[in-house]
Amino acid sequence: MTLLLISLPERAAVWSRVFAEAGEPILLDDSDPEAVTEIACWTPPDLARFPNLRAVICVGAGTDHMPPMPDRVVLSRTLAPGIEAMVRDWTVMAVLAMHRDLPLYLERASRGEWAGHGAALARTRRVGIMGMGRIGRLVAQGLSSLGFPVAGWSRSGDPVDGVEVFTDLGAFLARTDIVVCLLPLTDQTRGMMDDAFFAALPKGARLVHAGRGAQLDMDALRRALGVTLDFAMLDVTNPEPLPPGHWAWADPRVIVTPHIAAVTDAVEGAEHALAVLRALRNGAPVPGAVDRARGY
Ligand code: NDP
Ligand code: OXD
Repeated sequence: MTLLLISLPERAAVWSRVFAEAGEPILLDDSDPEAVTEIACWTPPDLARFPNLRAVICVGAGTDHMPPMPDRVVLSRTLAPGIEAMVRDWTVMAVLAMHRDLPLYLERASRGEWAGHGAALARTRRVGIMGMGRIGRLVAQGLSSLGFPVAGWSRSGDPVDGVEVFTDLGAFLARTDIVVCLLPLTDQTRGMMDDAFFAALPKGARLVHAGRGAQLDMDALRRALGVTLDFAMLDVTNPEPLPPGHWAWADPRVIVTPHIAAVTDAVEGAEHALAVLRALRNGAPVPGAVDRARGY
């Protein structure tokens, strides 16, 4: 049983150390495909080359870019406290930026204009989180502790302590002043933030997006700005990378960061892979296993 890691040299050095400490072999090149039983990567190689493959470990949290897996191969997404905490931190920063009108003040600052206006209390700004999974729940805790009234929206509506969880998207959007997207990209969520979506928000709403770019219709976003939507902060865009000259770079109502909400810590990534290897060895459930039917 040998894992092949496809990664940058500096990250490979960390994985090699963590695997050596655990007494596990690791391959850093694919010159012996028959020896490979697991692959850890962001961008996968041609999986057909590896006849003994039984698991692919995505080194990030989202796996929508992965090809369909052969029946015998389990796909695992990396579960790492650092990923979740980093996305929580980025999202809290973005919600605060939207709440306190940061795009407006950045624009005024770029002109050297010293002009303020009133500020709303956090308790009057209703935040709605789409996706109440591992990250959404952590974000809900962080924002609730700052005094925002927080609700969630999920497929199952599974209860979350202290948070009203909707399954009816229309009702959820109608009560949401800052909408946060933390959804996986699936057939159901692709393109879901469209004209109808933005029209269902109260006037003056704001968008925070750290899910996946393809969930957002950027043209619909542009049409909604100044109509129902005041501002947006995006860590993921459609397309991604956002090309130079794209309207969203130049629109002062939009703040873009280049998909940096989370960067997997190399030690945590290696530790997740070791947990997958242990589970496979013991016939236990594989941590982070992606459900083929749900797509996440
Ligand atoms: P989880 O799988 O733990 O949670 C996913 C949540 O989305 C669940 O609550 C799920 O509902 C909900 N959901 C899925 N499909 C639908 C749907 N069709 N309608 C309503 N709700 C739905 O994922 P994580 O919280 O760990 O991560 C979420 C996503 O965040 C990742 O897939 C990735 O796209 C993104 N991400 C972005 C990063 C960045 O750097 N920008 C970094 C890390 C992650 P239910 O509870 O019913 O299953
Ligand atoms: C992601 C990640 O899934 O960075 O976006 O983990």
